[in-house]
Amino acid sequence: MKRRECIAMLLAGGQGSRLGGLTRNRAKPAVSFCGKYRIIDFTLSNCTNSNINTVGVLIQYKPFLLNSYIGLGSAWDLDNPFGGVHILPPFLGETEGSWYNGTANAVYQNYEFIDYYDPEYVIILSGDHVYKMDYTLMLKFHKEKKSEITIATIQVPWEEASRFGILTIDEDSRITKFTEKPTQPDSNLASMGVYIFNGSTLKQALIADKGDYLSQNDFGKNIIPHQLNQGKRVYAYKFDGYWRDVGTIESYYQANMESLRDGHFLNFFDPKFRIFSNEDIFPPHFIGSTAELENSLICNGCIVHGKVINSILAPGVYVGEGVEIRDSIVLPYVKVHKGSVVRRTIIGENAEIMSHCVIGADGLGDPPQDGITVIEDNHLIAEGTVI
Ligand code: ADQ
Ligand code: ADP
Repeated sequence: MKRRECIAMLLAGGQGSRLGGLTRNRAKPAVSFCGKYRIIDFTLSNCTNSNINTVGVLIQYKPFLLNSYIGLGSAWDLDNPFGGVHILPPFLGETEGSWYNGTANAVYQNYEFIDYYDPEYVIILSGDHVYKMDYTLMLKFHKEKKSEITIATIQVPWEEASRFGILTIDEDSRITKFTEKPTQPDSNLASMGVYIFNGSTLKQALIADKGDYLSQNDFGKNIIPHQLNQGKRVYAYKFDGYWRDVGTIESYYQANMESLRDGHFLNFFDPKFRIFSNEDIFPPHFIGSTAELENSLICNGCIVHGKVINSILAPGVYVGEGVEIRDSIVLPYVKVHKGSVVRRTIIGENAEIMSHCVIGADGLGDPPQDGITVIEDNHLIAEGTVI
């Protein structure tokens, strides 16, 4: 049997309730991002770009669309004869079958998959992060430090620190303290939820956690603090690139909008680190003679007759005459009809806005400064509606 040096377990099952109407029908990793992509594209492309060609995708919540999107993995060059990408549903065998509890339980229930490849290292990833990262550099660090568990970390703004796992390190980058989502953070060095484990350490940790009936079976809440208490060598790898957890409407909106800025960090044009995507086949976009476009991403299959400013149009979007879309994110297959005005709004997939609606603009002049309006997937907004 061949052996893999490092395989990835990609957590893609969380409900993503904080994304509201965008995750009513689909798991968060399958939500559209920056027009052409889906959130999971970034993590899968990172694997491809880091030569990690065996990936288990742990699914749970509303998996159908995610499942069909990943398909055989060919879009990310992950359709290998040995390894490749595998969807792992939340059950193990007849006796152990149960719905996943926490993230660690999801991995535990699929240990069979890990054992099959008998890897020296396992990298645990999240399907709802937007970033470009070469995991081989983190693995090199892990080996150099003779670490048993390495956590990728990044400095986050202090005011956001309580939504992350927060850690303290010594001068050798060894982690001395880890607190999952502290109410009063004493550091702003955050866990990115990306972990490299020695294969044997992971197995042992998951078995111990399974036997602890008080545990919520979560990496951040249970496994990491417990392993630290056991005196394990746990190190922090500092990542200095662009990274966003797009788990809330605000962070999702901001990260999309940041991609419209000149020279922004994700750089979709870098031929050495490409982001792959399994986009449907569309005809070229069509820009009509009455259209006005400014600082926007317009994807394939769009038909635009109106005005689009500081916005993202995902594939297959229709924008009628006299429409004005500003500071908004329009997801695939949306139709916005004649004379409607849309500002600071995320329009969910396949929604349709009939003529002369005013969305996200207080119905009058300027939109509320921080408010972001969300139209759910598949919704039909009747003619003349003001939201
Ligand atoms: P959170 O993002 O809050 O914090 P969590 O909600 O557990 O952690 O989700 C992690 C990932 O696992 C998500 O992609 C989610 O969709 C997925 N997931 C959750 N439950 C799952 C299940 N049962 N089966 C499969 N997939 C599941 C974590 C860490 C923090 C860290 C942040 C960084 O706990 O310490 O700071 O990530 O974003
Ligand atoms: P929702 O809140 O939309 O029902 P859930 O994440 O609770 O989302 O569940 C998604 C689907 O999975 C639902 O159809 C639910 O009935 C089903 N489900 C929930 N728990 C289990 C379980 N333990 N075993 C099998 N199916 C489950």
